[in-house]
Amino acid sequence: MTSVFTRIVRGELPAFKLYEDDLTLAFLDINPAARGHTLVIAKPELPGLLDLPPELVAATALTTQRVARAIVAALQPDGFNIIQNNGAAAGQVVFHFHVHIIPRWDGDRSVKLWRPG
Ligand code: D5M
Repeated sequence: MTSVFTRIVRGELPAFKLYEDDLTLAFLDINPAARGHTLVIAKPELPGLLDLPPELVAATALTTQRVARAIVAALQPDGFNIIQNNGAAAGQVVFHFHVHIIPRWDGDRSVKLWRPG
């Protein structure tokens, strides 16, 4: 089955893209937990962390750091969360590997970090 993120990679669905290279893509989350909530995906449609070959683990980690650095420079949050869900039990909804970058500000304790579904 084709994931919604593969359709974004192919250009079949719109996304607000922040970064792209041969192996990874970063774009804004459609249902943000906070301003600047961004997803970093591996372009190949693999469900979770344990499915990734080493080069994709490395590539997605590097893109996550690059994009987090850019978000910090642009939005100047006080911190950020990195979240990566594996399996429905953990709240994963899109079964195409992705990392959440969620900017955080002092006093924003009402941000719900994980909402199943
Ligand atoms: O998180 C899956 C995330 O994917 C969730 O935060 C919404 C986001 N999402 C779903 N469809 C889109 C599109 N089309 N654009 C941008 N973001 C999207 P999970 O970790 O699987 O629970």
